[in-house]
Amino acid sequence: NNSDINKCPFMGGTQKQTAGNGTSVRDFWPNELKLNILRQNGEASNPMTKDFDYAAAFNSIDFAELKKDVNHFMTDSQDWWPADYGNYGPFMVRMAWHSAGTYRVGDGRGGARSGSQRFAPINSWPDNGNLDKARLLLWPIKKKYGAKLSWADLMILAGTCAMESMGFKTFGFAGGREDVWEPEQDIYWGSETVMGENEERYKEGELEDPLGAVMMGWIYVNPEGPNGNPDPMGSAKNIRETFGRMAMNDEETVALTAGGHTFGKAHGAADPNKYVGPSPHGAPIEEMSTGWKNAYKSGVLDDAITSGIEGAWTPNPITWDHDYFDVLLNYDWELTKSPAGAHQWKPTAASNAKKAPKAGDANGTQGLMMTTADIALKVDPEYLKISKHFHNDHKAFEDAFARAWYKLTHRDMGPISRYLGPEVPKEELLWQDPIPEGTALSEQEVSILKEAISNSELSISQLVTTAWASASTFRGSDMRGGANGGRIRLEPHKSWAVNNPYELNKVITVFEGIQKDFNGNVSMADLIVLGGSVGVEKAVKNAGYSNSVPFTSGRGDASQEQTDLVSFCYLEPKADGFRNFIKKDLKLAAEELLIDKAQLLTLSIPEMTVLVGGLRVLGANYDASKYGVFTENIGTLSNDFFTNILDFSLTWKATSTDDALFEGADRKTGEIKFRGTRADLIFGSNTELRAIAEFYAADDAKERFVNDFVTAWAKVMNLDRFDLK
Ligand code: HEB
Repeated sequence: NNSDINKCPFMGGTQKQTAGNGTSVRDFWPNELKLNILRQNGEASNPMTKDFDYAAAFNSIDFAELKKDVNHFMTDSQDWWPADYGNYGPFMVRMAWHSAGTYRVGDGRGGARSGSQRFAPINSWPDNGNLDKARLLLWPIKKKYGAKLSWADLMILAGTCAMESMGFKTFGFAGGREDVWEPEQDIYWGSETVMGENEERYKEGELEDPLGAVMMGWIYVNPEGPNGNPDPMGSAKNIRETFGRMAMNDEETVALTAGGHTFGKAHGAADPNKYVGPSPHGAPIEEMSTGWKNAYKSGVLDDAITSGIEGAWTPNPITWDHDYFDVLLNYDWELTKSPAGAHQWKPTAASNAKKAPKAGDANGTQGLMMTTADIALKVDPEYLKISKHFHNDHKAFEDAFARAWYKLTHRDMGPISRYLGPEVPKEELLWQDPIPEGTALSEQEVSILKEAISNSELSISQLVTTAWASASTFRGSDMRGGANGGRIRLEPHKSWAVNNPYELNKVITVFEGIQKDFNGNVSMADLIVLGGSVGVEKAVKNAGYSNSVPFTSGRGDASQEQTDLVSFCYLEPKADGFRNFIKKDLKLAAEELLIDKAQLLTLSIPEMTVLVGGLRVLGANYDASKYGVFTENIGTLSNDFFTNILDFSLTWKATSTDDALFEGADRKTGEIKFRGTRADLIFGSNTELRAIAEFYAADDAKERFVNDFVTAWAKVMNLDRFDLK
């Protein structure tokens, strides 16, 4: 009885008086800055010790044995979740595709690299229905290999082996994906509060940036058609848009979908509203992180309910063959409904179509089906052309599918040098952003070059801005960008507004002169970073210290041909708070974009803070403006930015109607002393950033400030030096 329980304040089962509960700051102030994205996956969540080397661990696996295990697994059907047609292959392919398919090229986030399908929200997205079982089935293999084999690698390996075991020759496989141990909070999946809705993302008529799916909780499109309407042309439009956001062209899109749907079946035995329980994240504790409990008959095989669509695409769903296009193009299709009530398509009676076996009964038969998204590949004129071509040319289809699958599943791993294992293809592909190997410079060569840079006409601000522009394209999300390759001197980088093309060109010309004097024995990529060192070291000296900036040579220069224009356009910063740049008419707040960029640069809150404070006094604003340059001594690495932002003899007010620009005036005289942006004032306004600003503004922190700036600077310069880690 309640009154007994209430005597002891912590005993109430429905009460929330435990740590972490109660109304949060975010509940009261939903717009507070999301600094949490800069402190994810720290040591407090990760059981690995700091010196754990995943590459070494993975390389110690007997890969042939691992593949044997995975191949054996495919047909080792388990009673608790038996394999359709006695083969888990298709299920594994779908799991791997959904793991990789969250990637979007816009910000490089999502994708297979982190194994985040294990965590909410992704593990509980409606589109990932029953993939909890796919991963659980793999647990014995994961258990056997432990830390040597990440879930992220295992999922892609399982999908790839699955295809091989069903007779398809894949392009290759690489390991090297390290698991996260908590959900990634930095990924913007949309603003809808209900799964399956898309009202927020289509507010402006176009799919919101950088989203890669048409609705919340889906990987790409609604299989039944836009908003559940069985409209194949509308579906084609959605498919082109969403696959395009994964940097897939029409040909890759058709190959992937047709290749994928050569395998397996869809599951919609009965009405999900009647029989299917909550998703894993909302399921009762005794379901042990599984969900979608299905009360319809046996709940498995031919009684399974996943998407609600029912049936197989081809007559032999566990064999690689060329039937998909036969079925799609040779039959006529009419609209029907699955037993679960979903829109889908069946061959007309006149088509006299073949049948597929039943999932749980090889002697049974079941009619073939297509989803609205499959019919799109026949109805859209461009897709139809490609479908016909692949239908007639099996070799072209197989090559396109193999390459597109490889790209899909490896797209977010960075350069080929990060790929592990014996099955990495030799061929290097344009989407891997190839960079020729560089040469290491001797200590003496480095000092000669530094001398030459130092004696050139280049200012501290020019040196620092150019090195920053070069290195800060790096995205930890998909390991693209960075100083290596020297792509800052190529299109599209050299034309980006944030890089101030006219000024940049002047700097590059000077560097090219130095390179020439050095008989070309240094890469532009190295020179630009070394230039940054020279600039920072001068500024350090001006502040009365003598730190040198760590520098490791060996960067190579990519050519324009090695630079995929379209895919590099996505690396253009919409904003770079470190250079006080924000694109005109952008409706997002500068401080939020600063945090977003800092997260892509894998910076901590103190690192971001010290870099902003330092860059401002070095005069690194993209347009040489004075916003945030709170110092009289530009080019001296002082903590003036912090002392002035905290100086209460100044009072700030907005000077633009959109609250983007501000001026700080002397309280007494009213004289304007400084101007700043939101990316400046946030260090005084946000209490956590203010705490760090106070740390660096204090009288005892001048040297700490210089040391920490130099360390953070060197970190950014080397973010893409995977060879050094
Ligand atoms: Fe897929 C399945 C949709 C793409 C692969 N798919 C499936 C399903 C659906 C779909 C609805 C069913 C599920 C269940 O179970 O129920 N997809 C879709 C769409 C798209 C796709 C809409 C876009 C267009 N796929 C795709 C791709 C791939 C795939 C790309 C790969 C490559 N799928 C797949 C598979 C399957 C599916 C393999 C089967 C699974 C099983 O059998 O389990």
